[in-house]
Amino acid sequence: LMLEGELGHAIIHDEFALLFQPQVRACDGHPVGVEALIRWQHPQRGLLAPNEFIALAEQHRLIVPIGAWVLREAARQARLWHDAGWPLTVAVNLSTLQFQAPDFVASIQSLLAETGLPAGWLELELTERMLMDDVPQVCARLQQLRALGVKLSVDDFGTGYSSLSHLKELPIDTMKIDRSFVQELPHQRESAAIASAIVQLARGLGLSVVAEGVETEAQRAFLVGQGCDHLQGMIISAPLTVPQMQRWLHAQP
Ligand code: G
Ligand code: G
Ligand code: MN
Ligand code: NA
Repeated sequence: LMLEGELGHAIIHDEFALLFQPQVRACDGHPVGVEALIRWQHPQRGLLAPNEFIALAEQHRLIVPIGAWVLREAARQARLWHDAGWPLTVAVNLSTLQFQAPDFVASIQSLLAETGLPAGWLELELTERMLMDDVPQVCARLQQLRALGVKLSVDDFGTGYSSLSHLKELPIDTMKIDRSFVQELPHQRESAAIASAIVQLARGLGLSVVAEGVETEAQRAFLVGQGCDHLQGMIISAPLTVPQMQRWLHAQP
């Protein structure tokens, strides 16, 4: 397909962009962070979402340079927000190939040095699949990242196949409740039970918990009632460009 060759040129042609979706403290709506979400501004096809090109990028190992671009851009932007008085954590989605690259930890270390971003303001989002792949090796890698001071979160929690005994060994900071559960809150009994159990599990393990895909007031109220720490989703804000994010921040009480 054409797209594959074009993907290889997209970085040098500066066709990728990041959107940032705000995350707020559940109890009072105070902004605490953003998740960086990649888009491809394709010269002919228009704005492409990750589901239209990330799998292809993974197949052709282009996800490694693309992911490096995302990390650099996200860290650079977070640093600018810090300097402007907005201490937001920036969460970045990782692909397996990126996380497994031999020089991944070193690349994060030099990224932090280059951008001057305090390590604690960078959060790396991993999937359950990435965590359970080769647990001793993954654990060692997470400990190296933890030693740098970066935060580690489990994305789409509840949809993968985490072993709880492994999970308890891993140096993780945050769980993100998958939006497939959040969407059915508060009335669908099974999803309510699962969301509530994930919050309790996170609490018990000493982790913070973020609900993603929060769209309605009833979902928000349920999650706040359960003791969920942070919220992300359309009820807070859609993913925003940098100028939109600036306006959104200024509009917060
Ligand atoms: O922004 P959107 O909802 O379309 O994102 C869809 C999916 O793409 C999400 O599951 C997200 O994890 C993934 N995604 C978004 N940005 C990135 C990125 O920079 N790198 C990787 N590997 N995945 C991303
Ligand atoms: O990494 P992850 O797959 O969780 O990425 C979050 C994705 O969810 C992004 O693609 C973003 O556009 C999407 N998203 C953000 N807020 C909402 C929401 O409130 N509802 C739904 N259905 N999707 C959302
Ligand atoms: Mn994510
Ligand atoms: Na997710």
